[in-house]
Amino acid sequence: MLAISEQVDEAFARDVLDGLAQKQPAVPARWFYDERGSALFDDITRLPEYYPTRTELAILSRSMGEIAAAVGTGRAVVDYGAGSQIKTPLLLEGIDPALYVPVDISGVHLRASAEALQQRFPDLAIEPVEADFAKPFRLPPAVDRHPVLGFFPGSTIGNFVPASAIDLLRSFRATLGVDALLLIGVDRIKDRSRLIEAYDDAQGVTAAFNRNLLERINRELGGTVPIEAFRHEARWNAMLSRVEMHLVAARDVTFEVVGRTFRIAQGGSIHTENSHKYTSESARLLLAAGGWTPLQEWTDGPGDFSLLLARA
Ligand code: AVI
Repeated sequence: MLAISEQVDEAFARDVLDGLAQKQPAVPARWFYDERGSALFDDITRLPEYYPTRTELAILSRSMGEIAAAVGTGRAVVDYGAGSQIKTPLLLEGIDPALYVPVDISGVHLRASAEALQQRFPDLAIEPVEADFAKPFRLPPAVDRHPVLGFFPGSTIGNFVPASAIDLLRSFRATLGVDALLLIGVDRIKDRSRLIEAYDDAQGVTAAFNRNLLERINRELGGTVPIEAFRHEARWNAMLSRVEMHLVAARDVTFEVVGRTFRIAQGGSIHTENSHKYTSESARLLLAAGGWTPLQEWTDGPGDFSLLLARA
């Protein structure tokens, strides 16, 4: 049997080889998050242009009284993505759960964040689960003793195309059970220029985050991608309501990955991420399509971001 890291490498190789062979070359966004990619993403969340993190946090803190009243105490909280360092403590303080279950694909990140939280909440039972939440997994048996709240902040749902987002919501429902609630963050459609700036910041942090994917391909898959030949581009795709990130070839490039040769002509791109944006109505429809009944929605003044509570 393969160790988990070898499985990941194989999956990475498969995704990259299949993705680069497509007519529009593409690599799934989940491969951004190696150690450097995760650190760069943390930097992105603090950028002046990147409004989602601070807006969601402001909604959470301003509306925590109402959220706590709607959710109640004593729940088992299943945190998809293993704990934002600020949002998770805010939620845990607000709703006083009986059990906290962070779920993350990275065991290292999972254990570090669970330990930090345990220090802050010494009486809270914490049962981390190392799993890819996009695939079916089992919750610890202790969850069965409590009503469940799934927590999926950050508008990560936007990184899934709608059909996959619906599958994911349905799988959350199957995992969390029939009496569960779900608290989910969704980024809203807004002025095109603000969306583009959020994904193409002046300091070039998002560009470094995007290009780090090529560095990872070279390092982990023996790639020969000429990184300097690719520039970062954020595009608003109005038809599909999403910001797309691309790496655009500034000249004709030829490179190898795991012994296979790829060519990208000047101006062609590797599509690396989709970040779908929703209206209040389309977000509720998405939840409903995923088997969740929307109950309440909290937003900031201008309506830049929504936090939705739904029941299974
Ligand atoms: C993780 N995810 C919700 C981020 C987003 O906004 O789509 C990832 C990101 N990509 C570039 N900037 C942030």
